[in-house]
Amino acid sequence: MRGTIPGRRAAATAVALAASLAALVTAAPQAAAADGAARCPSGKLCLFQYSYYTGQMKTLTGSQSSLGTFNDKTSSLVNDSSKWVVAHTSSNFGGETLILPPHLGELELSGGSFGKTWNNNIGSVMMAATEYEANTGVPWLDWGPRQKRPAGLPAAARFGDLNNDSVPDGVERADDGRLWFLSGLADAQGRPKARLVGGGWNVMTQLVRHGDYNGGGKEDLYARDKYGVLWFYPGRGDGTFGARVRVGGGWNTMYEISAAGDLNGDGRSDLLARDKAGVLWLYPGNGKGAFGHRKVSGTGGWNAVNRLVSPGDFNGDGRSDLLARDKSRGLYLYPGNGKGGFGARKKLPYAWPSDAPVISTGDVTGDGLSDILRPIDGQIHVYYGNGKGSISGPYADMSWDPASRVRLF
Ligand SMILES: [Ca+2]
Ligand SMILES: [Ca+2]
Ligand SMILES: [Ca+2]
Ligand SMILES: [Ca+2]
Repeated sequence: MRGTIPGRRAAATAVALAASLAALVTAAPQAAAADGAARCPSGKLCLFQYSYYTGQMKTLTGSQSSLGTFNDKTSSLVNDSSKWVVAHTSSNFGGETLILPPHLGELELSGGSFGKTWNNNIGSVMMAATEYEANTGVPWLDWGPRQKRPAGLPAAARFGDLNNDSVPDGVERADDGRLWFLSGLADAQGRPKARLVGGGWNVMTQLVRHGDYNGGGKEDLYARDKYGVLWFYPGRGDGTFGARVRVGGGWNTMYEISAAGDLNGDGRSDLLARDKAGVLWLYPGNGKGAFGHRKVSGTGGWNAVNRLVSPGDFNGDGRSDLLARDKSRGLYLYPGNGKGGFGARKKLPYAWPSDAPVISTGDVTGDGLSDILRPIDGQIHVYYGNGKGSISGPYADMSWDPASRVRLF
């Protein structure tokens, strides 16, 4: 039975399992065939027919709901993969579960009560990107108790909500390339809800969103692939996306892209892109998911910046603004002038290390004012926007998947 264990307890359980497994591994007799386990290719999970890594070997790189001829025929294994492995006593991920951490190494399954359950009794194997997913099958994001955003906010203050329930949500790309929609709210069992958008997103080098770009009233997504093509993914309003549309090529010249909302005051959401020469470009949205002729936005000096974040209207004048972090850990507000440019920048009161994510999904506190998020380990620290161009806090009352390899936006 898979436990319905909320995040933190799940992590503790997995760590305890890992510790007990480590004891099992070191207890293995030295009589093991010296070259048996070494047959397992680097980075793979290997199942062996007999004890101590002898007999036939089956190699896995991902989940398998049935092990075919290897069903109930595994007596030892090696996990050299970077994934969490969940062995099940039945096919289709049923029965009892044994959770093994990434790069566990060798595990002998025979002997004692442990062997009674597991020797020749593995029927399916799940390979998961994160510890929580190994425990519950999904990544997670928990906003905690959330106030809904007030009704009647201007469009610029309503972004970050893909499923239109007035609560912002997260999108996470796991290191296996799967994209997850995370509502940030818990289901009836107290587990944060996640929905798989799809796989293959590791080909993308930028993922950005900020409200509606095609007039459908639903939040959309832009993604740049490693070939430099920018794609538009129209939101369906439920955390998933319709058929993508090619915006154009050549976007690899851009160091960073940011979905900014309406910057030039025509009511249509726009895109900002900073090229590798340090020029910041405004791509005016055409209201259909694509863009008109670009123009230079703001003056030079953007080479000192290593992160652009679009928080919507951050100073309460109704115009979309921009946040930028420079290489000296300074986070600055660039107030939008409503004409596609920005006024004099203003430094915000907290230092932001260069390796720290700076995230905005708009207002997460329910006061209608846009906030900034910074994940630190298993918690998300909220820097409360004051609606006047500054922030206070931080306060950590949200948690998420602590795996360092995932990206939240
Ligand atoms: Ca939502
Ligand atoms: Ca616009
Ligand atoms: Ca503003
Ligand atoms: Ca807020």
